[in-house]
Amino acid sequence: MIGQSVKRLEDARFLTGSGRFIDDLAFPGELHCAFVRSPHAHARIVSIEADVPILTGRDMESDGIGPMRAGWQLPGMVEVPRWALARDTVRHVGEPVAAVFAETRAAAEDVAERVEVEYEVLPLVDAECFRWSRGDAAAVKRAFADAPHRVELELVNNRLCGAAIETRGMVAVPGPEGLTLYCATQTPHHLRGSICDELGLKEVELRVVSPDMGGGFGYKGKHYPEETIVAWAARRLRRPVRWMAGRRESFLSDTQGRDHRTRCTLALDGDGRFLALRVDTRADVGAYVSTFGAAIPGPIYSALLAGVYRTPAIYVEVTGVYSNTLPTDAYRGAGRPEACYVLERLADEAARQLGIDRAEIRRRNLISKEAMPYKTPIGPTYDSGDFPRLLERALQVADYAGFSHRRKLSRTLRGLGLACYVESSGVAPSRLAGMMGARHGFYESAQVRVAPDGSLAAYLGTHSHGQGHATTFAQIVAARLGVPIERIAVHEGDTAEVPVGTGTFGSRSIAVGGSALHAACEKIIAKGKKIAAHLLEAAAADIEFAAGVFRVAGTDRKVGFADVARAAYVPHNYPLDSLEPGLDENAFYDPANFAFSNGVHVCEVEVDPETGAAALVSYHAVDDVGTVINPMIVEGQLHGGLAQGIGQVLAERTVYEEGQLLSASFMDYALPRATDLPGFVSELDETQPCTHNPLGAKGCGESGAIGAPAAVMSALLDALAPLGVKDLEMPATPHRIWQAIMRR
Ligand code: MCN
Repeated sequence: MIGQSVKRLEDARFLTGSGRFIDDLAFPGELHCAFVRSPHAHARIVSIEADVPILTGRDMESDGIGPMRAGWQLPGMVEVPRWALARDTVRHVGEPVAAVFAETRAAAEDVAERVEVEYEVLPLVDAECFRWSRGDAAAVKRAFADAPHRVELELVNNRLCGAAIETRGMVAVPGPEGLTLYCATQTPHHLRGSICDELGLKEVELRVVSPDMGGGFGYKGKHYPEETIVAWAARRLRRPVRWMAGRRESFLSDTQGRDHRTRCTLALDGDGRFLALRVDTRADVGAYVSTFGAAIPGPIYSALLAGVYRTPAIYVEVTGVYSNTLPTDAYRGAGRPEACYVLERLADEAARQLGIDRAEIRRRNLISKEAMPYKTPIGPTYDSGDFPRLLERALQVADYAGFSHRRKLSRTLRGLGLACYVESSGVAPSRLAGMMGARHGFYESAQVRVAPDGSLAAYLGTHSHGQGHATTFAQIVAARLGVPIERIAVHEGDTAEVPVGTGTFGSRSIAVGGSALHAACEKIIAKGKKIAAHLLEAAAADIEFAAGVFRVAGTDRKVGFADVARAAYVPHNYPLDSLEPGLDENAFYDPANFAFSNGVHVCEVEVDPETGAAALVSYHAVDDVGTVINPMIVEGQLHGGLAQGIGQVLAERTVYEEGQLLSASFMDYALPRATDLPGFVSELDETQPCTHNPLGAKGCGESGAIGAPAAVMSALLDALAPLGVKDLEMPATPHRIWQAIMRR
């Protein structure tokens, strides 16, 4: 079962239209909510007038509703109070100012348009939110003083929008036992905690259900004002309240990703060996610090600035700044693509300036397999990985040696790019997260309930919104317990079924959730052995378990898993004096470390110098995601990540002018289309499993988005090098490429 490309068990349901998304749920007496949102980037609210009942921040205040708090509090961080409905001041376009309700969505939207808000416009703000540093500034200074070479770059990591097929939405349903919030979220348990804090509810009074969800990409794992407002309004109005974002409303209300400006300098010796790295990043957190808004540019990004390289001295300083824009938060990759982009742009630029081949300069600096576990000078310790092997393999599968020939044959400008990355998947050890300001724990929980007929249900705190958990988690149970996969059901996303959990983000579900599931299976086996020992009249220590059969070691006396299950629930012949009936086990897992997935991506582009249009002609990826549970699903995850990474480097750009969002529709915000993407060639290297989780698995959900921007930019700059172009900014749109050619 482990390592098999089992077809996705969930797809029959999705392909036959039997999925249950927020819009498929209906409750009697529903009210539709619409929001009056600020048209100004920064303003004081002078008055709000309406000819119908509405709810405002003042109503929330009189009900004692608390502020929304960031999920991570970095030392010295200044947190601007954030109220779900603005009280006096609005700080970004799209901020909710009032909520209105009607029997239909259209009627609610009409009412919202009739609400008159008077504002006093204020100047835009640019203020410091936090400063975060890592590494040894003095050591870096010393190394720079003696270094024969220095390479310096200024880089922009463009701001991105999430664009899931299903927009954010929710329905809050009040009932005699409490409130149920059906909400498309990646983190139902975190959301329950946040809303209870704000509304003053006990966690047992709020059930959060996240049903099927049409994509999340990180941004649906964060806590939003609409969630608090809808939950509060349903209790206040004693009716179910529904809100579903329109597409333009999504642009104006979903958190956005990236947005870094970085100055970075690499010191090298005469042979191109890295001596020291200094990185200064200005990260825009937007108008408020969102849930992971400080963690991503601070602890998460900075921790990966050693990358796959042996740089002895590193110092990074990140300044988080406020602006009158939507908050930034997780977007597939979340801090890791930014770190990879810095390092790979520097490696390429160093190769260019020192006249060393781009693969060769990497070869000279990669951390070797023998050096594992490798403690980086900025904190993390990588447990496993064979970076040099992956580089050589990627060069081989992409036919690096044959590139100059392909370039000669090309009638346009052809370039090859490469990028190496390492990522911190499997977020995260709670202990480390706590040291760095997290308010939550990062364990995962899993329960395995065996039914009397030996069929099984697994309950996890993670949430699948495209990742195929119903299949891969069933594979893990099937492999360990020897039960046919059709007899295993996987449940996620309901706090009534799974009392505590963390959720799906940071490519953590397999490494953390899968490990918790594995641990629960071990407990089932341990108890099953005791039951089997009784049935077989042997000592529990003599019972072996394999392939669904309990056997007395060295004999042919055996009993099957289903018979043990039946004995547990029909305990006629059962050691009731020493063992509880039932076969139902719960396990928690908190990882000792991140799981360091890594890989090398090589791609080729062709650029038309007349128009600046770039086409990706090939993309080869060799990735180490540790032990692979389902190669087909992993490949699909890699492809999705690559599409998003390629979108970032070639097309996607969020544009604000004077605080107004100019890219507020798909007419202005360019998502990559299938025709923009080449056929991906993906290879998985399983030789270096994760050493600290029982599956040996590392995450794969973000890998593509991490490697792709750097790899494609490397190829574009290589293609344009003969024309003397040395720099390009993401997204490298045809217009920007054409301008770079004209400016050279
Ligand atoms: N897997 C495996 N073997 C491995 C690693 C993973 O078989 N060695 C399988 C897992 O069992 C799981 C899938 O691959 O079915 C992804 O696992 P993992 O890497 O643990 O990532 P998560 O399930 O935690 O998903 C989160 C990740 C993130 S952070 C974003 S953002 C993202 C992504 O997944 N958003 C997605 N992939 C997405 N895919 C879809 N369709 N939609 C999104 O919103």
